[in-house]
Amino acid sequence: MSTTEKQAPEILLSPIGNKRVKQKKDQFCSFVNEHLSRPFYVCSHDNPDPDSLASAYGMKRILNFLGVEVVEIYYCGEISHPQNRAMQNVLNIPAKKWTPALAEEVNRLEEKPVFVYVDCCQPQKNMSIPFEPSIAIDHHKNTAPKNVVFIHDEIGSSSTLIVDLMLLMPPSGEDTPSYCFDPDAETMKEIITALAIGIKTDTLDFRNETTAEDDFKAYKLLSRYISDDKFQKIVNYELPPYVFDAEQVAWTNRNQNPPNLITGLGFIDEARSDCIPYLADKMMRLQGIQTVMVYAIAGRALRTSVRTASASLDAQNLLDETIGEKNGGAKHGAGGGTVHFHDFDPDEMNDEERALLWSLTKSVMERKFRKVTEK
Ligand SMILES: [Mn+2]
Repeated sequence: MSTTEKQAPEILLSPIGNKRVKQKKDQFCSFVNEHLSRPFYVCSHDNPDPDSLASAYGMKRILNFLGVEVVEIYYCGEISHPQNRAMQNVLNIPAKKWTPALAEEVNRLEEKPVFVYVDCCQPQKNMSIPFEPSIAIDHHKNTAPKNVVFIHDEIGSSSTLIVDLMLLMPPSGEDTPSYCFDPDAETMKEIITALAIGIKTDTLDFRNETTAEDDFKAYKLLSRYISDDKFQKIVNYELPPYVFDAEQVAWTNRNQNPPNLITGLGFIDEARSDCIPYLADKMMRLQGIQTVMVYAIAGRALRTSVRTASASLDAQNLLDETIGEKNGGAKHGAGGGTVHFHDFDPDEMNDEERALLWSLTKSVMERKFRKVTEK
């Protein structure tokens, strides 16, 4: 072997081996090659999580590698969880918020963008960007509309599918080939770190029942090349001070009857709702506690998170019985829900009315919680 020849380490050339990705790879590549001159808009589902952000970032790399020049990443809703915000900032993920003005712009464009959905595949379903995808990559139990290049396997994360797709991309350049999965390429350390966090969080640290062998394999490969420093900054993300304020309120207002605990945070800013699930996790760590419900009136809605490690309680049932069926979702002992007040705005009430609304909410929530947990 001549020294000028750039050899990719063998590991870089071994794909994860997911059959679905392998099946769809050629169709994906030829679709992209046929539309190289068009802009590609990679879209996350609403309120992106680490798996969707990482998948979008990885998809951007793949498309750029294949020769697409304009690749944008869009999402609707908010990147509100402090860990997700930390991830976007620390890794410089170029995701932008979709606006209605963009929809008008797209309609005026002569060269229409290609829409690529990541971590979701159905228009409308948890996806507010009003354009149908041509490509979708997803691991949820879902089906894409016909004519979509659909890369799909019900495994632990979309990030795993993206890693495999990257590894399957043919090298470009003849004398000195370059590889899509090249840890030394620009922004690849960030993309690799994002994908590792995506797999780690979506599989709940590999404990989720959908976790597959491929998720382990992809994570193992990524872990050799992540930025340790950035990875730690995201895993041990900074908490804003209001979380600590809310924690004090949660502790003061707790109503505990071990192993059950319920607590209300009163009125909080909608943008700070992320402290509800955070505190539900925290309260679960209290000695002797197995079931927790944390709730607050956040903007124009009652929001709640539940956690349970009890063998006799079902988190979904707890939500159904307290805030009503269809207002919440839970799996693996964790979940949350929202009851919208719509035009009924607590911010327009006077202090006395707000006090009444809160005491009514508290009384109803505590009574219903007891009814389910103390059966
Ligand atoms: Mn996902």
